Amino acid sequence: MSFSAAKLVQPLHPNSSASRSNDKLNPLSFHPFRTSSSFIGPTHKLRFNALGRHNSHRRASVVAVSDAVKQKKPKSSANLLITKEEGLELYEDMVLGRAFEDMCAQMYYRGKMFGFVHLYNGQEAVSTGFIKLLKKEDYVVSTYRDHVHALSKGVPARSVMSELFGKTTGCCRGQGGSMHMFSKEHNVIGGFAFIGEGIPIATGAAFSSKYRREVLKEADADNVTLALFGDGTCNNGQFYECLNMAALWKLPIVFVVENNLWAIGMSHIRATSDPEIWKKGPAFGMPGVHVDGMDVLKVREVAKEAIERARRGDGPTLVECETYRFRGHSLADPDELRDPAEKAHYAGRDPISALKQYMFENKLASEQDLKAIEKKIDEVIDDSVEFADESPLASRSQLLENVFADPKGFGIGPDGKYRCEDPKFTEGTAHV
Ligand SMILES: Cc1ncc(C[n+]2csc(CCOP(=O)(O)OP(=O)(O)O)c2C)c(N)n1
Ligand SMILES: [Mg+2]
Repeated sequence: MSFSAAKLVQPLHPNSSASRSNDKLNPLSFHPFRTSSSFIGPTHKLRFNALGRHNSHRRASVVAVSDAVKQKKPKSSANLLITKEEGLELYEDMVLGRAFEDMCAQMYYRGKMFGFVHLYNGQEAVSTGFIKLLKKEDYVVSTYRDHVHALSKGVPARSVMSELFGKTTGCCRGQGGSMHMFSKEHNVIGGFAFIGEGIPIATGAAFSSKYRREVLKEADADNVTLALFGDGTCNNGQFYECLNMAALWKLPIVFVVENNLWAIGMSHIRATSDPEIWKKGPAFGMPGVHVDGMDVLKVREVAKEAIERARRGDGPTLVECETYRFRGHSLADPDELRDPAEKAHYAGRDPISALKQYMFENKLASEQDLKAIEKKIDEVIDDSVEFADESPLASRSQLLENVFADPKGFGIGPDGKYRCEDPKFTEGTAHV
């Protein structure tokens, strides 16, 4: 596949005359995507121009991912992008993500979960396209929209569901909840409620891999870190600071922007000076790539290049995946702000249906193959709910664990003793 596939969608620049004309009669006119025309322009030219102007000594270090992808040999004479096994794995992961999130919605409305819960429906191609290419040792750093990233990285559905139920069998023993998925075993290092908070953590993880490899001479320290975050987060200072450090030190990291066009109720094109986020890569001396984030095969091709580039020591890449969330910002959001026509447009580009169609058209799977996967996933999800429901709640004393400050600082009672030493505290009958 050539990188041109990664450019099939054209973001409609909000400052362009086409954008301003905003013909409401044409259902596509206000969309930031244009599917038929070519990409915004010769991206490699933009990259080299940007660099050539400011930083010519770095020019050689900037490799257009597009050029690397062009060299790729097709999988077979039929020019397929995936084998049957790969296709089934991608399908299964996306169906797992979708079914898990749908079940979360049900459980949330039944009062099984507390706090904010942000679902990932519609964005599955990004998680699957990137994370399924990682090794176990690679790191994933997420946001509050993190359940599906954790699942793609191999955290069992039982652990994620139990975490959402606040049970001790959850991946954070019920102390993290929806926005703080973490699994040391799977190298999922958060889940963060504050936007942008994960980006420096990811940069630090990538720095540690580089340090282990180059300073401590650990030859197997070739871990790659993926930092996943949204479009709104790209207006946050931490993003720029980390792009700078990652490029400066050539860190093994891929910055994956899930541009779903909205930050809660704020449209991306109203909130940012230049909505083409990928362009910010070259400004810092790294490739910037734009890809159709509703197409798992395109995401995967771009992801392969970016991950391999990081692993071989050539440094970071910024990938902007244009995607869409099919539900409100969180389960507490009635989702009344987004235009129904916009929602319908993206519903028609469902990444799961698109992969299904590709597999059928290329005879990579039968209806039966996919039905079997869907059935298996239904069982996994039902099992995760049953498991979470039956698991024990955390005891109150667990509140004092993993607190950095001395837990005794939790409070001194009127009798001058630490409250946590009062047995009534652990029983839950103390007045605090
Ligand atoms: C530092 C900080 N400021 C503000 C918020 C409130 N907030 C929660 S989600 C969000 C929007 C983020 O949008 P985006 O990065 O596009 O991610 P998406 O929800 O679309 O996946 C904001 C501003 C926050 N969580 N953290
Ligand atoms: Mg967003």
